[in-house]
Amino acid sequence: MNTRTSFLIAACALVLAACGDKSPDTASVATEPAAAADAAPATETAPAPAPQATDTSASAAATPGSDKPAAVVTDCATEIEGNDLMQFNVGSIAVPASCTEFKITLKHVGKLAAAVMGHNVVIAEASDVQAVNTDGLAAGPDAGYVKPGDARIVAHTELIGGGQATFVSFPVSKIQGDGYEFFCSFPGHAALMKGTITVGK
Ligand SMILES: [Cu+2]
Repeated sequence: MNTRTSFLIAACALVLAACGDKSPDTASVATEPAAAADAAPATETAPAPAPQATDTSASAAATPGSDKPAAVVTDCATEIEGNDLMQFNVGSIAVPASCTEFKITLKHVGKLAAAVMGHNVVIAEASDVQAVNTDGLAAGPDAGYVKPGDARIVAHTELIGGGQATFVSFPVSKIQGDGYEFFCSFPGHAALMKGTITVGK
């Protein structure tokens, strides 16, 4: 009886929530799963909020690179790879808080030239990435698709082609907070070649 009561409460809550949307149809639809849920109480109420939670994490998972492994960090340095398929091999870089300087080595493991499949690593606040990228595009290939003197950029490597490697070192103190990303500013690449860079606690 207790479970049924809690279902009624849950159903009422759903009705109230749906009524808030001024949609009687949605309200009756919303109550049905709960009413039919005699068999599986605890789980049945969960699906209702679940879609929202999934949506939220889906847009957070728009955080690019989240499907890729974290970079291996050793001695305040890491090495990441870019390939001919417009991909980095890692989706995130966790910088140890004990580091004052951090070094990122970029290896282009593909064969294509920098002019057609160039890669670099640019670090900026996520909220600046699009603008930094747009200005990099305007700066053009001779500038390595990085606007000279762009103060929004924490650090960046040069643009390299297949078989090449490069690196950049930067003060860890330049990363203030969790909202930073690394990306490739070659035109169109940031859509796939992007990940998060955070400083550990
Ligand atoms: Cu690239």
